[in-house]
Amino acid sequence: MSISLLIVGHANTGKTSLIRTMLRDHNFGEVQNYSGTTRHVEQISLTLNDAPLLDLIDTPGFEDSIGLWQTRVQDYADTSNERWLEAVQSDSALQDDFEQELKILKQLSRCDIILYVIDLRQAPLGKYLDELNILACANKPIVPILNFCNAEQSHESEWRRCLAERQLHAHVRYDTVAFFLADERKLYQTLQSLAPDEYDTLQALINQREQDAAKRLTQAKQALSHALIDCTTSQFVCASTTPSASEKQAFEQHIRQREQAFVSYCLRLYDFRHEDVVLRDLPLQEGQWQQDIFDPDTLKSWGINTSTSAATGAAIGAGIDILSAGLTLGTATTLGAILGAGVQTGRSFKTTLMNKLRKRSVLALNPDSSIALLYRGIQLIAHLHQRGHASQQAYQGQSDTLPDKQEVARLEKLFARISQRPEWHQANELPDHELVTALQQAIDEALPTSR
Ligand SMILES: Nc1nc2c(ncn2[C@@H]2O[C@H](COP(=O)(O)OP(=O)(O)OP(=O)(O)O)[C@@H](O)[C@H]2O)c(=O)[nH]1
Ligand SMILES: [Mg+2]
Repeated sequence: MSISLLIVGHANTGKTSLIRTMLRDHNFGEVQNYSGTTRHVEQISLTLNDAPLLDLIDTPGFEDSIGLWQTRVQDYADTSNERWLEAVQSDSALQDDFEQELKILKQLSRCDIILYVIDLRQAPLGKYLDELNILACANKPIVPILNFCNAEQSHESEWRRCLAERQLHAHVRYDTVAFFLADERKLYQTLQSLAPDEYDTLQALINQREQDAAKRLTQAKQALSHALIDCTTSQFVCASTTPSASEKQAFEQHIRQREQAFVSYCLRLYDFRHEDVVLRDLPLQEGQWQQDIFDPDTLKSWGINTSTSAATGAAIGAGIDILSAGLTLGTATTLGAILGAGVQTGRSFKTTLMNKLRKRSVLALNPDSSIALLYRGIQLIAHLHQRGHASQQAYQGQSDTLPDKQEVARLEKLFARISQRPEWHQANELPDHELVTALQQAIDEALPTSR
């Protein structure tokens, strides 16, 4: 059995937006920033494992509650609330003046619980209080939804006082645009107390929503690690020692496409549309990539484990001599064997030396650009994680807030080390390596924890 929720409120308070957010569906109904957008009652099921759990009923907004309530006080003074609700619906004299209101009243007897949506930017004026007076006649539980709770100008305390005077204590703070899972959980918990027969099913819904959110966050962070490794290990081999403008452009284009692939993945993951995110191009800095052959990590990956620098020099010197000779023989397998390293690392070392011998430069991303990409990715994930499906405005990226100097230095070092791993470029799986773990930790630390 599903619970039927009647979503009501003054015009333009966010009723349709609330339903879109609860459903995670930006296609439900029509949302506009003016009154009278919804003209007809529309019902939709919120399902859990394909079984309908909540029937959400969208309604047109109240337009003239003062006038309607006056008929109750003046013309039906001696009638019970129940009788008045019935009589008013068939009173032909009222059909024209209260067309929208009567559509709402018709639904009152059919629903289990009323969600009364309040725009907190508005003070609790008489017209809103008359809406509550009218709804109270149905003797159904009313849950006030304090919408626009993140708005700068808010009349929350006045509303709370007015609602308390009407014994409406169990209200829920909500913002359908900047949406927090904790607010939604509070709504479902309130429903649990009002519909105890459905307690377990509602709990299953709460759990499902939270598991889904946690899973999405993990996948988005994983995708960001992957994109950053791909970008940081990306290399573009130029035709000569000096990169041309078109070579730089081609390299930048490649990085931008990789970032866009990450954005598209996140949009699919969070079920948003392409037009919901419009990022301007990030100014990229490329540098000439050099393999740091004295970097202990690089050496280790080639299977060279030397404790002294003399021994290192000797090992590398020997390696290079043999390699120069070996280049004409030319297979990565030979190189790998000579260095005692795997085929892949042997191939990477060989490519570096080949480029050096052919006097070609290699373009790679500057660590500062990797840091900028990291923060853009984190801000995007944080935004999508808390974006309601009723949001109308495209996300354009936040103003760039960079970490403190110490963190920048730490990240520069990390990305510089990752850039020494061209063999990780476009790998299907993230390598099991301490540098990858360090990157994942940096993402975790920089991502604001979600409520
Ligand atoms: N910032 C912010 N904007 C919101 C919120 N809820 C709704 N809006 C915006 O408010 C406007 C009205 O939203 P609707 O969902 O169409 O409101 P409604 O109550 O269904 O309107 P009617 O059908 O005309 O009665 C839209 O521009 C929404 O994007 C909110 O919580 N925060
Ligand atoms: Mg509407």
